[in-house]
Amino acid sequence: MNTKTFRITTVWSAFFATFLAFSVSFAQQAHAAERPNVVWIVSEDNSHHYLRHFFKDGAPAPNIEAMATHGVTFDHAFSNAPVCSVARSTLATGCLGPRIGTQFHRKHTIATLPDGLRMFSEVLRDAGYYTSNNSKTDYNATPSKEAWDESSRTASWRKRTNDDQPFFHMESHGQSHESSLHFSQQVFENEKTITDPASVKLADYFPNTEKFRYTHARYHDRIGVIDGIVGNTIAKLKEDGLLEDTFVFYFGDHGGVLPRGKGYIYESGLHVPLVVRVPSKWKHLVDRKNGSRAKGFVSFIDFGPTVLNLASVDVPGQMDGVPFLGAGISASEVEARDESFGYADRFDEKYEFIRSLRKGKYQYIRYFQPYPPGRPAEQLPIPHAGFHRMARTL
Ligand SMILES: [Ca+2]
Repeated sequence: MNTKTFRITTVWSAFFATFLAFSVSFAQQAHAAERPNVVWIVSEDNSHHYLRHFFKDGAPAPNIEAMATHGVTFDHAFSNAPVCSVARSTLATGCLGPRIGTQFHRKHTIATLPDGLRMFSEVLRDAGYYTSNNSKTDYNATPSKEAWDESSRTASWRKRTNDDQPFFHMESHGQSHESSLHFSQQVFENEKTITDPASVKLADYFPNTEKFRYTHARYHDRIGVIDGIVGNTIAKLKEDGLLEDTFVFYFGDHGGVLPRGKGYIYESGLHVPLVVRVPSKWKHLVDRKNGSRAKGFVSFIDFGPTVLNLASVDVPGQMDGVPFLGAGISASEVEARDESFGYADRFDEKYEFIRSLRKGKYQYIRYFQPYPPGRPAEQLPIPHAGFHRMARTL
């Protein structure tokens, strides 16, 4: 090949490469524009027991209740773990924590994800989605740099440069975090709660004291704050003309936050509120009527796969979860699901080694640790049995 021929060949090769890249990019964008957006609004540390929509003695949450009239309420939604980083690692990966080493809160070493396993937001990005996270990560595995277009306190779908690009946006809100109940004696004596402490219905295992009633009422007030945030995000989507093109999920990141909740593998630690607002344009992807209540069991391993399925993206085989919404998912099949797994290992200074299986109306809990937390085995009054089993009606 002489110099001139080489130059012409090179120019044409570059032209075709550019044309091909443009065509592929255009095809991706065009295809991507025909997919729904998804927004996750996540509140910290509240089990379903704190919302009237799920539990008769819970707090009112009119914005979340309004979402439900335009979508589906899941009465049996579970975090697989009762604490932040473990729950969020499960959400991000669609995998059971003990299988990939992300079950410790907190960890000495960040886990490395198994070869080929990627966080689902990265899989979405590859498929043409804009992905934003505002802003909590708290993963127990190292995320790839490709997991988010932006993860920050100002991340928003509004920052994408192409309005036709579909997006997945996740926002986490700490206003209901356990720290919201760390009040001083002065606050207790001088700040009235909106919720009347006398009106709070206490579970049998809670102390019926003035301070505890105040604490409980204060938490109902925090649910009101979360509800306002949910309303604001819905309003923003509406303002942007995107509401009827966007699935909106509201859920708690695990149970909490009064005693026997956060950190504990009981219903009060795992059972979370979940409402999905279904946009009119994509109603055909959901085999349910607006305002319906799903009874089938769904858990955090399923949430990422569900978003992928709504986006028409194949769920990677390494994920443990399965979709509960989207094309090919029938309501009757989801209603037949009646199992959810849970795990509680280290939670800060509290070390445990517990697994749970919720099966229908029963929960089975197995303690693999042969002594109570914080108490050496040699101090036990009787030889330990190795594990303790419990099953109870819920
Ligand atoms: Ca949390």
